[in-house]
Amino acid sequence: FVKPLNIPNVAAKITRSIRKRHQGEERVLIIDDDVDLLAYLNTVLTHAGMTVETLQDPSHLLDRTSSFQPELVLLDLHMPEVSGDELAAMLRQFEKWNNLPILYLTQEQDQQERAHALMRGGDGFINKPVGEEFLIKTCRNRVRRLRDMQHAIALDGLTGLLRHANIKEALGTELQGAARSGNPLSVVMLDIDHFKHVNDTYGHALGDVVISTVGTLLTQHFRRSDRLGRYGGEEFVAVLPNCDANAAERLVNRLREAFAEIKFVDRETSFSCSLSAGIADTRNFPGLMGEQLLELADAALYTSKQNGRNCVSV
Ligand code: GH3
Ligand code: MG
Ligand code: MG
Ligand code: MG
Repeated sequence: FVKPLNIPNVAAKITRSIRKRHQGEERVLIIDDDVDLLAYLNTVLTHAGMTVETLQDPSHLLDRTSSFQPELVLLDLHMPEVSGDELAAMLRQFEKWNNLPILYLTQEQDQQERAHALMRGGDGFINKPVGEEFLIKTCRNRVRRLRDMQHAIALDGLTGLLRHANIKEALGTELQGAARSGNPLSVVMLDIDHFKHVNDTYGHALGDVVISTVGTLLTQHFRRSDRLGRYGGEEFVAVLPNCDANAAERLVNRLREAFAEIKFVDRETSFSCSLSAGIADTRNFPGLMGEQLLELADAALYTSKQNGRNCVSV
């Protein structure tokens, strides 16, 4: 009941960009007492573009897991000193490794043994002898799911944009990049005008639709390399690398106009909303930290509100 916005398309675009960012260099840790098997698994996965570490002596497992930060652990189920399921149980005692995928390497076919091993903390099995293609696909998929999940956790549920802490982190990262390259960077702060009135008049559910519509518009108007976040309730932050305040102002004005034209429908009536924005860039204020840039953008946003809203200030 909102003017056509191709939300599935935007979702696909976001998913594609997540995929791209998440490809390759999967970090896999393998523990097995069979040196020849270790060498084989290492060769296959390394050739497939993964970063592999192998361990013959399980007593180094905790150290190595801490230093290597694997995204997948392959554990031999039967070793002379200690069994794989004991190692899995040990790893699971640490909260930081609760979501770490663990697969057992085994010839074991006894269903009770296998069920027991799963209960101890492993997520599944790779049967020996290990086929090359099966191994690669299994490892790649496990890591991909983990990365997608980690990415999803960083996103706001209503808009699919970064959450408060994550957009601030992204700003810090992009600022370092901008300092290295000498390119400008702009920070945009946007806030929906009189949003309390929207909630009070049309209800919280429709208010949520308005918020998610702004999220969709942001992903449509900014570049894929721009970092977008829902900063607070009806407040958004965009970090634009390689973009000075003048270019950002033109862009944000187009977005502001597009938003003001959208008609939201509530039974027999319809209404439209507007938003105000403030922009700060590193050109005018070189050497500023993320926090200070955000304050400047917020001050500019305040100016826009003072000037009657539905406008952009630098
Ligand atoms: P201004 O033009 O000065 O920005 O006025 P405003 O009414 O937009 O500003 P104010 O900060 O007073 O109101 C923001 C409102 O946004 C208050 C809060 O209830 C509402 N809000 C915050 N988060 C959400 C949300 O997730 N969903 C909905 N529907 N409303 C939200
Ligand atoms: Mg063995
Ligand atoms: Mg507001
Ligand atoms: Mg606000």
